[in-house]
Amino acid sequence: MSAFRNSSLDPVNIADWRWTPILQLTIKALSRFQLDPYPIPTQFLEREETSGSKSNPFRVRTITWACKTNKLRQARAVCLHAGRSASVFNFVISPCPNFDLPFFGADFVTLPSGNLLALDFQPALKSDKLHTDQVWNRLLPIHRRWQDLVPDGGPIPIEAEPYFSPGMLWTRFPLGNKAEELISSVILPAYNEYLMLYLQLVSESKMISLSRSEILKEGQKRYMKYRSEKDPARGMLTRFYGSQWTESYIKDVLFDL
Ligand code: DBV
Repeated sequence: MSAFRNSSLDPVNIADWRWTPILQLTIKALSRFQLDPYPIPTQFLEREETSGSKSNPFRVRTITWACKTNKLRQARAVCLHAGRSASVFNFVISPCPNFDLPFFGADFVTLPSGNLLALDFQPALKSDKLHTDQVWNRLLPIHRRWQDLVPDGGPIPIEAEPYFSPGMLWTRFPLGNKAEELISSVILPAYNEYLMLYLQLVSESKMISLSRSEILKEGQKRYMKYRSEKDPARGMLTRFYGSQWTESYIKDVLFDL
């Protein structure tokens, strides 16, 4: 059992989870900045329930790790582990709107039906070249190198189009030995490279004017509204934890702008 966590920055005891190395790498990388806790009510920092059937019960644990910095409004990771039923790492960095930065988004999902992985710098203003050009110029060469090494993830919902960049690393592949090989030889290093570039952009970013930050904030709000309305995890979280907890978690914690 883990020690009780009462701050979003408290260590997480998930030594044997599939995506633990990714969370550890993320926290270590972010630690180049001065991290402050991001206020999250305790009922969302950690949740554990029994699910499954009487003859085949399993534990479902979800933990939330989060921080903020002077340039990042919120960086939060959800790690969910449900034995062989599901293992999820979902991580979003939401920059402060007075810096012209995209979102960092990762959705790494292992289900009995296979692995689904999305990694992207998601624009708040997709048709604004000032917002996208300098980012995409640096992201696309990285994307090209890794995307060729994994299967394409297939079509994404058309209404999601405004929120993706052309640098989205997007793949699906079945469980098995080949999957483990892809995750360690492609997904982990690709994630590391995306994260390093993102943190580099954060370091370089300069404050923008109030009027421009207001435009950016509107774009960020549209993105958050979209993600909270269309969260693909809603069904799964509701099954495990009930709708009241799930709705509040999605709207007030995960996509809270
Ligand atoms: N997705 C979330 C959160 C999750 C989560 C907060 C807490 O945004 C998990 C968990 N994503 C999750 C699960 C599934 C997906 C699917 C459990 C599988 C749902 C299922 O098959 O039942 C990227 N994630 C998806 C899909 C896309 C993304 C395109 C497929 C959706 C579909 O088939 O309808 N999520 C989406 C995205 C980002 C992201 C673009 C940003 C990089 O986080």
